[in-house]
Amino acid sequence: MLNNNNLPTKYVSAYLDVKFRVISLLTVPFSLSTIIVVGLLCAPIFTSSIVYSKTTEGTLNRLSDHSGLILLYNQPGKDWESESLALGNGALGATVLGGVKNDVIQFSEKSLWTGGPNSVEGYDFGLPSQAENFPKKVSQVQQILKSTLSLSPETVVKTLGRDVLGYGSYQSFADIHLLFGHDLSEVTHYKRFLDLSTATAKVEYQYKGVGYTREYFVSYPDQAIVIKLSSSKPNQLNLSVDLAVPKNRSLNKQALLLSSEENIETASINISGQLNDNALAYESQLKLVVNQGSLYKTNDNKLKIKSANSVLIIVAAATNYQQSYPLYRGEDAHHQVRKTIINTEKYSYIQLKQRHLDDYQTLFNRVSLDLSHKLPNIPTNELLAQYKAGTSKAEVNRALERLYFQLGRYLLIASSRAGSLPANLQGVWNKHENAPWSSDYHVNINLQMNYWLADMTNLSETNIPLFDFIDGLVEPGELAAERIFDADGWVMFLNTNVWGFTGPIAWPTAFWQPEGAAWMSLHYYEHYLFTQDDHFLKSRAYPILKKATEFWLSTLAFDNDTSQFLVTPSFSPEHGDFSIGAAMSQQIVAKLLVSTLHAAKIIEDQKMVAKITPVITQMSPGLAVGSWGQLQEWQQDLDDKSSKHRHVSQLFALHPSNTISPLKTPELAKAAAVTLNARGDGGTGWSKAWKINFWARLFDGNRAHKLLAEQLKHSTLDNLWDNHPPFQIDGNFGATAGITEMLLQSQNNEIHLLPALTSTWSNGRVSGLKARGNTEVDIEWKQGELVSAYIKTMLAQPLTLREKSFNKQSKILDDSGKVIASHFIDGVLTFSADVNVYYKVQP
Ligand code: FUC
Repeated sequence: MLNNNNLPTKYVSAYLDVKFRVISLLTVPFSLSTIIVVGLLCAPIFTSSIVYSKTTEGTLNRLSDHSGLILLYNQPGKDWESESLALGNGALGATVLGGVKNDVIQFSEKSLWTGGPNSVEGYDFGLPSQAENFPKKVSQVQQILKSTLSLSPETVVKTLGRDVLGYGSYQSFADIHLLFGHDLSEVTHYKRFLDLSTATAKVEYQYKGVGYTREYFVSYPDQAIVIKLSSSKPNQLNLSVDLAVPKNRSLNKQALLLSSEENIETASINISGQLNDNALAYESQLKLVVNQGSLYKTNDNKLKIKSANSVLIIVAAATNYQQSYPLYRGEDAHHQVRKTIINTEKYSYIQLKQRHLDDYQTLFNRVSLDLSHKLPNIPTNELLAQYKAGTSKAEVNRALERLYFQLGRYLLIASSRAGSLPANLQGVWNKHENAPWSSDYHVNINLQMNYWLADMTNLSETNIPLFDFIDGLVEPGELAAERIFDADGWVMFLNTNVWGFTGPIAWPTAFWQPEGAAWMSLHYYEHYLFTQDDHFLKSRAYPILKKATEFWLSTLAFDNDTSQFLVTPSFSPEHGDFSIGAAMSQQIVAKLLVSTLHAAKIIEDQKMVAKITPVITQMSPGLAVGSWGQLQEWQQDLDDKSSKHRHVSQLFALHPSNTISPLKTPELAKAAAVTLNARGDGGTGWSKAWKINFWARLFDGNRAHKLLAEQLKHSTLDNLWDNHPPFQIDGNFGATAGITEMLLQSQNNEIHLLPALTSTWSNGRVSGLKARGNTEVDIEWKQGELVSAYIKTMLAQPLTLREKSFNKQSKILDDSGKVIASHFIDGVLTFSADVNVYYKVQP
């Protein structure tokens, strides 16, 4: 997959066209396809039977269970934020509420943003001009901090804050209206659900003796929203179809009757225009294929369908955005939309669905989780309500937790695919013109959290949009380094948009976070650790790590009193005053230096090795333990025991970094626990999600589970979207990463099985998780004890395994059942692993 990392960042689907071009014809009649699909979907959806597959040797029982992964509702949704069912292919995100009178399917396309060049005169990417003389301002603040040691954010922002011009916001693209006019009071057997195993939503109900069915998915291979309407009796589909856009853009709209052949009529609604704000061009085409019945167009450019048997709706949408600094304009939107529609015409509905399933399930099915759960046949909102009230059985709670785990993986696949932008604060789903925080990319925790799960839950490919996006920030980020600090390398601050924004904003309590670039660069390094892809390290990870490091090498201040390198000015995310060397600043930069040094040694960049080595030895690690046993947030011991602030950034070294560990640094781990206990188990959605990860890293499974429960109880909406509030997707992703960390960790050159198993998950199995070192892991446990694990590595290497029950009798078997040589020493089992063998580990 890593070859795909070299995809052109150009925001078009050309790559997809080539990759997936298959000659096929629209031949399967809709009535037949409907029968097959309805048949498939009517299979019992709540069975939790486990399907085992066997290797050729017949020795391996890998868990491969994706049943019961359903979000179910027994009424149409009214509230977009808490009731939408989310579908997506990375670029397009559609939301299903399933109304019976009017089914409004709101959708977004990742690049439809206001702001940027063309939105205002002199859009500056957040970069000060030379005349503003920022390096001087930074040095003034540094000088003052030297004597005062602290400055309020309100004071600093007057000097270092900048008013933002043309930042923009992510936009809703359009609403698809399917006006049926059915009366809800006469509807029976209503069901609306999202099946995570097929990435398909469905609505079913009975109305006046007829069964109506709607099926929705968003295809990545074919880049389109696909909706299929059918009914249980012939000629019963009567509806009007419309596409409506928000008012903040120009609109050309045209309904067209395209063709009329025996039993099949086709038509389309085409919309196009430009955002008023920045003249970004958008276009969408909704194509209708109507089986039996008749099709009309109205004077106001809607389409009316009468007495049809089935209707296929295909929607393509694009903008002329291109992910390239400084202009951000590319291929004509019309051309892209036409290409997409013409491509879909090659396929029947069944073929489109199969192509979607093949693509999606290749990713999703890699990981299965069984928590000895039982999902009752009740709506998900009731399931959640019972979980909150504490009235459901433990096995039912586990079903919700398993569903929530897989939902994170589902949402990442739906909001982060190659060829588009990365998952933003709302993934890809947004109905607002002025979204909360613009639905942008915040880098003091949020964007990072979106991607913690990617490698570990075997979805490495979902990183591609992130790396393409971050690569695109390096050029303006180099200008930010130069203009703001007179420094080398690249830098970015708190937040960024799709327009290369890399400067500071003027929000006092958050704006200053130059560590953002270093933290994002570390994602490349982690990806390398997981995949061991040397080409990726050389061509993508190392260049960005090097530039991030160059920035810090030219800006770190040497403190003569302590003989240490310190970050100044430094601000612990959204908490306290400005100071010198806050814990998180030191920890991130230290981790960056160590990681770049490691990479430089592999690459054999001796010059860089020579530059970094002396700085590392004198770098303050940001790991001081304070007067009440806490891990200090600042160089001075200032921590307020009663603070419940949602950011606990001083624990970066515990997670996502690996400097603090109960095994390597027990005293620091103890201090981290003191800090976490003081902060408590509250916070916003993402804050709780991070705390799941922290407690998992401290090997406290019950506490990690408590945080998961807190998140489900207090920070989760009925559609299981994370609630900051408002809806913010990072918590979904962070919780899935946290659950994974409870089951498997690999941050310290060893594969640690069940490091933080909660007692509420006493029996279970997981398959397909990834450990660093390109190694896949399956684990089975009973009564809280490891039964066995399977380890398969894609790289011949010595492996070190840890699990609490390992002892001298523990064994490793190869996949012919032969015991192979292993050594047990200091609690770990080591052996030499060959490629592609499923090694069985017996405690
Ligand atoms: C960070 C957080 C906020 C919010 C925002 C989008 O600044 O501190 O809580 O998540 O990002």
